[in-house]
Amino acid sequence: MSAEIVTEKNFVTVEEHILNQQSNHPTSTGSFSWLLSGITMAGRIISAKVRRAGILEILGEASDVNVHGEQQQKLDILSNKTIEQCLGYRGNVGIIASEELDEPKVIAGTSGKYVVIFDPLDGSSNIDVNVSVGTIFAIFERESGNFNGNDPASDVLQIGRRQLAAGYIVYGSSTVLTYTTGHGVHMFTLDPSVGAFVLAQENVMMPKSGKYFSVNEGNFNSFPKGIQEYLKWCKTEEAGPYSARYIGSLVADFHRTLLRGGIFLYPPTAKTPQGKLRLMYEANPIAFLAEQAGGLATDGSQNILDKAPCSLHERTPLFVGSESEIKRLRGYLDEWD
Ligand code: AHM
Ligand code: MG
Repeated sequence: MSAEIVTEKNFVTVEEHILNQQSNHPTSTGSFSWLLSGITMAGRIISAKVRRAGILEILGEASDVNVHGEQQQKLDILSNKTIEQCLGYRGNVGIIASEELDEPKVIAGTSGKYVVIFDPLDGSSNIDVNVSVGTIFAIFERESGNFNGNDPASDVLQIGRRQLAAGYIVYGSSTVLTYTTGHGVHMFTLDPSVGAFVLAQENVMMPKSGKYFSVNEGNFNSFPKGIQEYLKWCKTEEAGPYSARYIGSLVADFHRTLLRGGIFLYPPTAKTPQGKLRLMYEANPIAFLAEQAGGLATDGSQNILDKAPCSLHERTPLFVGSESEIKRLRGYLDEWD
């Protein structure tokens, strides 16, 4: 009797993938892989909660308001706590900072060298209506050598280009995790029957162009003139015209832009003159992924990854997408603004 040889595609889990990537680094100790596996574990737990939210009675608003004055959802708080718990005991995470925490938190009893900044559940307005939401994360190494953690600000407020890794998990029709450590962008689908994120696509590249624009056009009248003119062009016959696609969850809108190409825009508006999205845990990780996939991300005048942050919760305009779409947009901004 001869044994059957399995020649079909092998399953690779995200943890194996991260380990393989790290083993290519001569100085790797495995510590960074251990940290990332804390995030993948949190992703599995949050995914299970999101999928059963209606049954577990965790839909709807909590009684608290976050630092931005926004009503927190029960799932926001639960997701934040899940990530804190999954990272807290890893030993190598020194500081965590999140959309749902007023200030960065130093993890007691560790001299961990990593800083993890995250939006635990982005797109919360979509939770109660069964539309995709996501988790976004960015990882830095502590800069100051201040491992006693008296003032975590300088460790947290680093430019996006110093990110060691970034990624997101989108809880959509399936749960997909996408990450980069600066060596390409890799995508994994959660197999809920076994609880593993299985490799779906390695070295994902964003199409160089794409006829989709993704923006909340309800704010059109208060967009800068250059943005208005660009959006008008997208609707002309000369342009195609482009198709509009807007979910209202950054993670889901970016996920589609990454795979299909096009452009996502959150410009300054009358209500949010600095833009709505947050630099440290929304724009930075998305920009790192976009660049690694061959795309671009700008605030309109500067590359997102070069912006020097002043505070954990600062906002920024964000334009991210295919290289040629961002370049065209910049042309409009140069001409009109
Ligand atoms: P949140 O972090 O409070 O969920 O807000 C961020 C979300 C993004 O996911 C999305 O791109 C944007 O807000 C949508 O805003 P708007 O409803 O103004 O279009
Ligand atoms: Mg958010």
